[in-house]
Amino acid sequence: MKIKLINPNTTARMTDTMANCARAVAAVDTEIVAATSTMGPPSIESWYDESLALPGLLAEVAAGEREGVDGYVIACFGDPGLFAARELARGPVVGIAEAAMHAASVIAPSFSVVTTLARTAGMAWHLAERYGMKRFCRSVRATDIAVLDLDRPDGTARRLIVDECRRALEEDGADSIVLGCAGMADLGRAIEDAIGVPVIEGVSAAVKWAEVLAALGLATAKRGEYARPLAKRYDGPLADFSPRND
Ligand code: 5HY
Repeated sequence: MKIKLINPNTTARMTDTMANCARAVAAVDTEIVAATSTMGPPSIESWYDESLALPGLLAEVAAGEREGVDGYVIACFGDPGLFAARELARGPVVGIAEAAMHAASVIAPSFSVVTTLARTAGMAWHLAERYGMKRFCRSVRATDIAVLDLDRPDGTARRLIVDECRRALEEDGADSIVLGCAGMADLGRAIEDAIGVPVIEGVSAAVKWAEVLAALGLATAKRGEYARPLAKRYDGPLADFSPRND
């Protein structure tokens, strides 16, 4: 089985971190193919960043279809382009926020999301609403760490995240924590050890969910909303993204 993990930002070192975490949990017969978007923002920290990340993301899904990929993980906590990716993909497409929130809702009565910049907190609430997870979500807390500062070697990021997790437990009554950034993929276990409650990390959760769905032979439904986009000619620099009948 081949699962393609797509980082929709253009920072390869983040992809490497996520890919290592994905491979650590993947089944022995699952190949993790990791891809970094070749165009768009180096980090996604706004609605504008997210919108301009979509062509690069969808180009990687289209390439995956040519490569015969069995399933996809969109490795960015905003789950950017999730539904468009499902229109292109034959196999299942799972977003890391979607996977993490659902996993948290099964193992705990509630969760809080701990994320990066405060301005992205609204995006997490939108996702909780979209996935029917608001009733489980106690809070969305931000550490105000920039996405590309998460792997600073001085350990500041981990300490700030742990502190915010503790406030979510003590002040918001959360029973578990969802890490709100793919860049936190390698911090899950250490944070769980520090705070003593389940910490759900989205890359790992999404990889296993995509794997299970593909193993069950469940392909993305193509009758309605997730059918292939209608063939038409796009104009300007996006002409190469024109949907075709093939
Ligand atoms: C992510 N941004 O997972 C999101 C997280 C965020 O570049 N990868 C990004 O903070 O919105």
